[in-house]
Amino acid sequence: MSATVSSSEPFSTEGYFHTQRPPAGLEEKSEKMHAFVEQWKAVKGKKVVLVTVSSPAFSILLIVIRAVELQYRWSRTPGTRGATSAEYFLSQGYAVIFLHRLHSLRPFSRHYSHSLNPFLDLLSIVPSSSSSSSSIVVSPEHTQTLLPILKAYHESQSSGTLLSVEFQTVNDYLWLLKAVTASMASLGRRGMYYLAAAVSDFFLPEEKVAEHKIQSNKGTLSLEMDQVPKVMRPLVQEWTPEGYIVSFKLETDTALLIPKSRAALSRYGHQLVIGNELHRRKHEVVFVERATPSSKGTGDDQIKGSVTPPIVAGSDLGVVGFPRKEEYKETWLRLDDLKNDGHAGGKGRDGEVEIEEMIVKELLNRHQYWMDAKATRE
Ligand code: PAZ
Repeated sequence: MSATVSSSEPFSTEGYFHTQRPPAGLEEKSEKMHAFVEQWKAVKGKKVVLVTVSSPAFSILLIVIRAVELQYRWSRTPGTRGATSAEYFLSQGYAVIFLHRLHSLRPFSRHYSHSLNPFLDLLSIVPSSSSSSSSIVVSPEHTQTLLPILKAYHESQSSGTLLSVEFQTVNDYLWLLKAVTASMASLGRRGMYYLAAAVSDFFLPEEKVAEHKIQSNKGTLSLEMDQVPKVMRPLVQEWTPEGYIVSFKLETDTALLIPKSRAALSRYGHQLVIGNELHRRKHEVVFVERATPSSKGTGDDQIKGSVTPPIVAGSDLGVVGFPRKEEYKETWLRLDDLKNDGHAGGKGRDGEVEIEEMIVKELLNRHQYWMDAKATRE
């Protein structure tokens, strides 16, 4: 297969939802998400965050016999960012809708992934005279680490503050995103959207998906893929005009992070882009947002981007209150800065600080400020 890009007409968002059928199970999942939002909407001041995780796939066969999963962006993301952030959002009192790719990492269980830390390695057998009454315990050296994770997991279960919903394909993802946003829009500014899923730019629309097994004896395989519609614009401007929306920008060239993040802000008119470079993503990220209330993008920034959040201690903004750039400001969050400041350690598996802890901490202030700005205007 060779990769070329031709200039065919891309799907509009409206065109997409008119031509691509909703996935099986959409109604049931949408109802669950709606009920969850309604439950927490009734609790005064409760904030709800949608966390999208990992990368949706697409298939080239209607019935998948041998899956060909194309990775033209980069290899599938495990979902660390989303799973880890969800834990921190829960610990900060948010109700979390965790919209994730099937088999991606999940909050709490992510600490014990098959490859890095298989849970069987935590266990020991306590023998007894009869093998049937032997019992299994967590080895003492693992108990201290597991205990807080297990407590937080049980807490999320008993309080019902975590709802996990899975998707597999780009089509599942887009329909679910639209459905959950329709429900969350009624939360107004209490809703945050933390869009960490890496959604591909291309997909195979339903009518191009082969019905029968593709025969390999016929030569090379050529695929013509269509562009995934840019749903960010309707999401920001129509589906949830009051939501606090955070998108991510992933690059392999650090020099592109800030210009591309600014371009996204200006194109869609949302509040914040978090830029991350592929190999440094666990160590540093950059927050890119508007610096001044007056700056405008092509979106309805007057509504969406019209508040400048407070600067949080430890951020790398330069002189407090004086953004470096005329229209945008950047805030780097770096784990190394924390270490240099003698930070005592965090809630990561081995007591390490995770970059997501820093990200969520920064977002709390911004989201609260976004909510307060509305209250002040009323
Ligand atoms: O799953 P992970 O933690 O390894 O990766 C997270 C990430 C890099 C996919 C995420 O932080 C991100 O940048 N998502 C958006 C990617 C994009 O569409 O540009």
